[in-house]
Amino acid sequence: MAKTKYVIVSGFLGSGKTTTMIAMGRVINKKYGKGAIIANDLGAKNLVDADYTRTADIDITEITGDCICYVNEDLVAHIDRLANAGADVVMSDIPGCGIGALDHVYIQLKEKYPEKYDLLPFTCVVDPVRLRMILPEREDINLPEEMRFLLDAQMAEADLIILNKIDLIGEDEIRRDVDFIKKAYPEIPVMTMSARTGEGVEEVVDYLMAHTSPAEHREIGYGSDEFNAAEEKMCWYNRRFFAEERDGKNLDFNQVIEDFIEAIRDELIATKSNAPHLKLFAAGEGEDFIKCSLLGVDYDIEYERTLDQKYSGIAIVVNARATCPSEIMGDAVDEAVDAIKAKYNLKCRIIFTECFGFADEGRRNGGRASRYDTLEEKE
Ligand SMILES: Nc1nc2c(ncn2[C@@H]2O[C@H](COP(=O)(O)OP(=O)(O)OP(=O)(O)O)[C@@H](O)[C@H]2O)c(=O)[nH]1
Ligand SMILES: [Mg+2]
Repeated sequence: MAKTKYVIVSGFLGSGKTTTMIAMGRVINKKYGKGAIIANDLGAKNLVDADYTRTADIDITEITGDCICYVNEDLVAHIDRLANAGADVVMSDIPGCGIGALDHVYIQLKEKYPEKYDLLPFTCVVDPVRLRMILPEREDINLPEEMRFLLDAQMAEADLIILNKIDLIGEDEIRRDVDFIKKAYPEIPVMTMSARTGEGVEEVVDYLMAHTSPAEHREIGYGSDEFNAAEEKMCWYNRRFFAEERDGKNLDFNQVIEDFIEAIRDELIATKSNAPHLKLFAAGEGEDFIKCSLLGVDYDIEYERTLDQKYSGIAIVVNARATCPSEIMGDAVDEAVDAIKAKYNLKCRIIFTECFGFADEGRRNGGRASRYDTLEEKE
């Protein structure tokens, strides 16, 4: 049996990993057999990326929990299931603040299953706006200082760096960014692309299909103090809720959702917080859906699609990756839900909520955590 080709797509929150995998999947389906995607994130199900990818006609499965880095057997089962269903190339992302998959996934797969998988170049997708954080001018884009370590380490870990979103910048900036990346990581090839317009995607896929990863350890500071400091800044928020007009009136939920996200933005600004990526998905009837992203409090909401039709009730999934304590993110969403309830005469049933910081008590150890304050006894 032919080996299954496997590729990891890494990159910072919102850099375009999911959009890239979908765009590459289309090229693979056209030229190289069949592509499939494993959407991967921390926490439980209810992922916007998975819901959205399902609308794109590409095979998709989800890995959730503690990140693919730590669930190798599970990962192998997922790859094999997709391969048995006909996939020739399986693409998988890692959570947008993650590093370490070269050691924890590629090298493990190479050692344990040398005959089974072709490991394509480990690919890091870079957003030119975020790159400005580590360019010589070290622009302040309202993200904690600690995030610079992750941007750098993600590129240092890769076998191929893709400067994505070139539709947003001019020729001069593209050239400057590529020069910077080449100088900073002289061993690593750099390509440019727009996952949104499709420019350059075929060239990237052709390159990937013609190369394999050496899959050898590189020192990038995984587990270092800087790494821990960056991870500690982040929190994850996932919620699915059903919003329903109390009198059964049909509403323009595009507007409701815009107000919902704007209310979250206001709360984050008021608490001097930020969410490098907040995504939302809601499906209507048939093919109708809305999918949007906010790449931080300073940006406009970006819509991949909006609803064609009005509804009296709809299930909304929101995922946010924020750089603030989890309770601030939790309160911000609760207040935004209250705001749309009042404005649009809604009742909202919360189906699922998950909100945690990396180091939050109660997250690991089966959720077991407690504390007894001995202050009173001391007094
Ligand atoms: N202009 C432009 N926008 C893009 C491009 N690629 C992705 N985006 C947009 O950037 C936002 C984030 O894209 P995603 O593909 O969700 O990013 P991601 O890296 O998967 O994000 P996380 O999974 O949250 O880390 C979305 O609004 C995309 O439409 C691109 O080439 N050009
Ligand atoms: Mg994604």
